[in-house]
Amino acid sequence: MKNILKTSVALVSILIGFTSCNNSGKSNGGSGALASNVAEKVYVPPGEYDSHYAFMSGGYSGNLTVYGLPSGRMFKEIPVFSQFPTNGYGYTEETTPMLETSYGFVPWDDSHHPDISQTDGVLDGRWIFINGNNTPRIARISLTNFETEEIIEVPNSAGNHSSSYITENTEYVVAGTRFSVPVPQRDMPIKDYKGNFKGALTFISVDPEEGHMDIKFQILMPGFNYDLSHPGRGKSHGWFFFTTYNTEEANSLLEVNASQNDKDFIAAINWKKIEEYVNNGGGTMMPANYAHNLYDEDTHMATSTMKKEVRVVNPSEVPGAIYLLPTPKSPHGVDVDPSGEYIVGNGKLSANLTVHSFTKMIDAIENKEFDGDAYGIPIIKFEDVLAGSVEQAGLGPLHTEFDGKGNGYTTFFISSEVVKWKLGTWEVLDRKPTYYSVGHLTIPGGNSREPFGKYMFAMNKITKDRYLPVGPEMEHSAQLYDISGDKMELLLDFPTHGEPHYAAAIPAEIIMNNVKKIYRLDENEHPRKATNESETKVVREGKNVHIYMTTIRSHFSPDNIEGVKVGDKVFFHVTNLEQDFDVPHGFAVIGANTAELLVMPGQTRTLTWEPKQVGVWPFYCTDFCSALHQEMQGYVRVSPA
Ligand code: CUK
Ligand code: CUA
Repeated sequence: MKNILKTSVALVSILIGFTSCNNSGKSNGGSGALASNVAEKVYVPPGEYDSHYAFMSGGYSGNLTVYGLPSGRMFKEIPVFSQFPTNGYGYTEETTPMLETSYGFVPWDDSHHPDISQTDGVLDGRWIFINGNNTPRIARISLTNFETEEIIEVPNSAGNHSSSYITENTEYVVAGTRFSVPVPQRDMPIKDYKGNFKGALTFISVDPEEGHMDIKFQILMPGFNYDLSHPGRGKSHGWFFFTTYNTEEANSLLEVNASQNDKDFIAAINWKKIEEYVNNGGGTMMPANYAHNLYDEDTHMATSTMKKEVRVVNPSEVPGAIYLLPTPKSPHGVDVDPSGEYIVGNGKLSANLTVHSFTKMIDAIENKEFDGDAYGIPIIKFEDVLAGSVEQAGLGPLHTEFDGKGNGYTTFFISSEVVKWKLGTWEVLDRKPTYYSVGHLTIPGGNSREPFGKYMFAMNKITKDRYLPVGPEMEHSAQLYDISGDKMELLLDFPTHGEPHYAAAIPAEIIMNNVKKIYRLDENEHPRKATNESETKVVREGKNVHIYMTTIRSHFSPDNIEGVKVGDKVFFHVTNLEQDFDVPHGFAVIGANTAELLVMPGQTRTLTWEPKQVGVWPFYCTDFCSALHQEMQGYVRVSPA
């Protein structure tokens, strides 16, 4: 009864947006509560490096931001799904194909979950993957050049939220679908949802050398909402787990419909078994349009290819590959511990944390003890899979990470806290408030087989009084905790950019020595490059005028351009001849209504300009590059058509 009461309070709290009792002042976050040596623990002296990188999703900014830990300093915003006028991403000839989709050019998205590539279950720092939630896509970003190298669209999906988590050798990056939809899409009554809408779970293979993604297969699941996912690891490697809600298959999620079922499911997918089925020719190719966009580092150009079909598998085709694990109460995150044994279901309308056992699940499967198969998929009995539960842990559990020392750390949105608990005994060891209403948390490597521990940071949904007010909306806040001792210790509070949902973090030494500092000019294969000033030229092709231009401290070549007419389309192909670390040049021309260029050393980038007026118009370098930066300028003469 007590639980039921608590749960209803939680539900009401969510529905009315009540955000815990912690946001009523500064009593528990002010510096007075902190130990005196906290400053030392986050202080990175001038000129020294942070010990960890943190990559935070940008949420509605569509991008990925890079921070240092423990300082909380933001180093970079990497454009992924959104146009970025700061450097021309999504505007230049070279990068616009990255944002092509089957819906056309889509220069925005909502990115939630970055995940770093792994080898043998350990973060290897080669790539980071992130999902586009709204127009379903998965991106791969290189962690040598910190650029988006590939984006693949996910067909038959809508609300690509349960992504982009990867298997322990980066065999697959896996995408889900928050919304089930008609597959294939068609005109039909919405009320006929039940039984007709499908949830496509997508397994995208990753080439181990180049990282190139390819959709291997999609599983067409019942019409639930697939919220989050996590790979098995170690003993459960070969399985993937997805949380679901709306297992009622309701077409409207107004309260009455949404929480009828006391338990929803974690769907357990034996992907190895389905992979084997597909490798033997199983599944069906179905028509589906989706874009596959690739950036080539040698040509510095992106290309977009439209794919026409995808392989789909129905659960009934591969008996014994898919099971449903009952899990209370609308589980949000599902997180697998480093050993692969425990599958934590974070029931967001619950006060308890439900933990399933992989071993018990396998036993139940072998004994064929099921609770029926209401959806054509065997449902394992709750008692047969339950490992234990962390009782009265808090209100509204969302996400769990691990420290590799036998402890789980779970965020509770409604009670606005992080709770540390022990795997196996399920006892609560510590709890610390967050400011306020925490979503995800991250421990470096905390969702891999070998967490690096040391730090944990909480990403909070509401900021309110934490910083100087800057109007009705504040940047989101993050809090960094030291988790090396028995108790968590709050170290730092720092603002984040966009809305970070999840972050991936990794010790700096795994990445920093491989980071590219220039692009080699002698390897530049851009079709319109000019690798020395003697190759610069102005070429007219009908109405198109191509200007092969170079930059070097501190001039453009050519810097006086004539022969352009109103009605022409002018392409400034700017090659940066510099071969020194951190010497980009910029390019901007008056009236260009899109973006500027920032051109990295050795790179070629193209800005398109359609002059509307006769005249002599200036262009200049936008990046302060030398004492003669202000001399870095030129003119283009525009004559009548
Ligand atoms: S998340 Cu996407 S709604 Cu809990 Cu992973 Cu924030
Ligand atoms: Cu080049 Cu400023």
